[in-house]
Amino acid sequence: MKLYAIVGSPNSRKVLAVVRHTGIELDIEYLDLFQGDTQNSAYKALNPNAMVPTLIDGDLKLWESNAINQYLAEKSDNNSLFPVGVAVRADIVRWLSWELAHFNQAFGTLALEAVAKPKFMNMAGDEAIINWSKNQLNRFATVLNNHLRDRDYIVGEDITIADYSMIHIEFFKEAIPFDWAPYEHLNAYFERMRLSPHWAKTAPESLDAIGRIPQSQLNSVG
Ligand SMILES: N[C@@H](CCC(=O)N[C@@H](CS)C(=O)NCC(=O)O)C(=O)O
Repeated sequence: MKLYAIVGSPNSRKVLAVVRHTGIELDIEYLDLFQGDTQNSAYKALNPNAMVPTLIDGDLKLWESNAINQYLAEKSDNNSLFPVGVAVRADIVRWLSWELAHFNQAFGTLALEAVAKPKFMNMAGDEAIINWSKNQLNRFATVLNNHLRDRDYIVGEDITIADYSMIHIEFFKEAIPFDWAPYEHLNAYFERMRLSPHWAKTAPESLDAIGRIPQSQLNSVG
């Protein structure tokens, strides 16, 4: 199996944490975002979205980080990350879906309009969209905060793929103009997960390392 990833990319980190957690053996190739490695036709034949992560296993070309994580958890000997059981799996898939459709959508929209556009794209963010995404994030952060009031993990008593999915924005959480203070349980959860060993190991070594091929890969090629 082979995984294509980008250093520091939240969705790559989601999958890399599962690779580490399960101990599953696969080759990892890091792409250079700034050299357009995701944009060439050879890579787009694997992932037409021109995004990472992408997993290749024989004829299977799998993209979408949550689908990749389900696949890896199932293939590993230790599938505690996606436990067998109709109800528990539905619960995990519920939170994977919610994270993509609501929490991450609100977060990502606010990050794009309020941070990425003015800082990196030389354009002003749309105030109406900024206000809308803040309201949405308030709405969904409240749901997550209440859910985490009496629990350490999203589903059950231990880490599942729902947790690695939920926290994939962790590195950028404080970079957006949003008041997280009212969300005590959510904040404690993000801090706990930030320090969890398999997740922590996927963090970029520095801001400069984000999006670039790591030295270890360059050394192994050269
Ligand atoms: N829904 C996709 C999102 C993938 C995604 O947004 N990947 C980002 C990196 S975190 C990317 O490749 N961005 C490059 C681009 O948009 O050109 C997933 O979960 O895998």
